[in-house]
Amino acid sequence: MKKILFLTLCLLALGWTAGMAQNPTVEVPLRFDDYYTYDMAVAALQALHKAYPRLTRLDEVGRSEEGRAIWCMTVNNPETGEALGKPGIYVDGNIHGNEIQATEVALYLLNYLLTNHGRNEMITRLVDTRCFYVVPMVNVDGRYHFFADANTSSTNRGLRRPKDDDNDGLLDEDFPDDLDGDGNICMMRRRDPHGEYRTDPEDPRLMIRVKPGEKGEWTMLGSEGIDNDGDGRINEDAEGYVDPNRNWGFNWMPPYVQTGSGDYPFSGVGLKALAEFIMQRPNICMAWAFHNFGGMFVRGPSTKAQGEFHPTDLGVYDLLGKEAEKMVPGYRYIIGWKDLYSTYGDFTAWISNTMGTYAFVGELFARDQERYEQKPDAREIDPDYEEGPRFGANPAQTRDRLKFNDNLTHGELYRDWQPYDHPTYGPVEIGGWVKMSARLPAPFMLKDLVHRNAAAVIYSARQTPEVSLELMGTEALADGVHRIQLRLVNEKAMPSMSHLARQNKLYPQDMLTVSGDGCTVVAGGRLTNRFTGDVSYKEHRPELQFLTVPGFGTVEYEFLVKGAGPVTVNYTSAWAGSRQMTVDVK
Ligand SMILES: [Ca+2]
Ligand SMILES: [Ca+2]
Ligand SMILES: [Ca+2]
Ligand SMILES: [Ca+2]
Ligand SMILES: [Zn+2]
Repeated sequence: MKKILFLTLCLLALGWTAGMAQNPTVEVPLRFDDYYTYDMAVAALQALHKAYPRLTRLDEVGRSEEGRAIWCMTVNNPETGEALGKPGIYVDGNIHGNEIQATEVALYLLNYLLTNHGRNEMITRLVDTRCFYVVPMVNVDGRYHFFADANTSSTNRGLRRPKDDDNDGLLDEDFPDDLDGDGNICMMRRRDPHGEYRTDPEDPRLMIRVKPGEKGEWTMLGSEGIDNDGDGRINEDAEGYVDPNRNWGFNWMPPYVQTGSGDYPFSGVGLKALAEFIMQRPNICMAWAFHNFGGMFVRGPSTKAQGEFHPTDLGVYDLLGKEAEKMVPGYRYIIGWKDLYSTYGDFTAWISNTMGTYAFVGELFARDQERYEQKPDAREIDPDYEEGPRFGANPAQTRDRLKFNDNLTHGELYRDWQPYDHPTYGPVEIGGWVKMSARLPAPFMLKDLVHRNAAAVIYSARQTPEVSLELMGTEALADGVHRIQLRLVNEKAMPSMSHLARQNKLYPQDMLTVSGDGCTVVAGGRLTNRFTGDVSYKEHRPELQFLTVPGFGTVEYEFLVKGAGPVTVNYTSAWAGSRQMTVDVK
């Protein structure tokens, strides 16, 4: 009965907010002094598209499990060429439903690029020569429910694919419950002389773990909730759980190896649609996926077994990662499997290993930035922290956070303990940290976070390949044969194809072709020494050369052409676009 009432209320709430959501007011320029709900973020994208119709495209990538649209905004200036002919930078966020400020970073990037095009010289040039694909919300159901429902800062991460976590035949039947109706899932505690906690003598709102031999005062009963299905367990079967960042089709492992990977790769319908959308854009050479734990720029590989990247690719990662560290103080550039943990079927491993893309996970937010008092040890990663703020792990840190709550947010982040008569536990107290208290900057700190991280993306975009084609010279040889020497110069750090893509033959290399109606290419190959004139000739089809232009590098080619007339030189690259020139030989 309770369940039916609850469902009815939910449906009413859904219908009501859907009705409300038709026209949330969002104006350009966007604001970054608070968080957008799912509907407002969609309205923000629509507002940007309306304000900049020439520079933007808004595509529905696909639909989520609950039928919400996943949007991609493409920023490209059609006057300087089509999107696929330019280096592509892909940015997404909020693949974990609770990691909401990732969306704000993506929206800020869009807003910044668009409002500065035609105003700031560097951004104008960037927008005119590159193309951006931005998916601010991957887990759209997750973002919707994080705002609409009571949650902790760490719940509602997964996909809305019903799964029976406790094998009782019911699917997703026992979420945590907002018992006191304040919109948050807080903690429950009960007085207990045999408990593991006692009241913190320095701040009675907090608890600290008892030492061996000390008398206890409290038992922590976990998140706010009751036994919804009467099976004797509380909060045991919430949404999913499919982790949308473990469900991608590269190096995927079943749930007995890694929890949350789903029944098979791309079982998430929105993820599958997104993968197909990305694969249709082979110009994507750089990818950023934003999350919200700990202040880190994480590169692959995501498992040890994949080995280390080739020095060519490492050089690119190191440059981008080390510069990003300087742009976002407190963040660290690290390696996934080595400095964090191994992941199977995660997004960045998928995009780098199937598309050859350079990819970073941007883990937003560093706790030391919101600490009340800066301490050198604050930059250490606290393994308990990802699970949300717990009690007793580090009392000094917890006290600092409570002072931050008191003196900088004036009590917004913490609920004082209040009595509640629990159907299973009897007299308990509900209180503690609220939904927006952890993993997210307080709204007053949001703008700094989104700007700095968007700047890291912009820096990486500036390092995508920029290749020019130059004629080194022509020379008439005997018997109507001409020598044509050509040079390809890359001004930027990123090669025109990653070493990983080249080594694993993910797609054809760049091509340099020479052709003309009145002539035949009799020989052609790479000019290995421009001073001695050494050429490594290609045995077959000399008119077509396969190559990669290295980062901050050049490659040179020589062709011997018999005949006369205009000769067309054509360079094409999946990442660097295409270049053409005509050379007249007589
Ligand atoms: Ca169940
Ligand atoms: Ca479940
Ligand atoms: Ca239950
Ligand atoms: Ca159950
Ligand atoms: Zn995440």
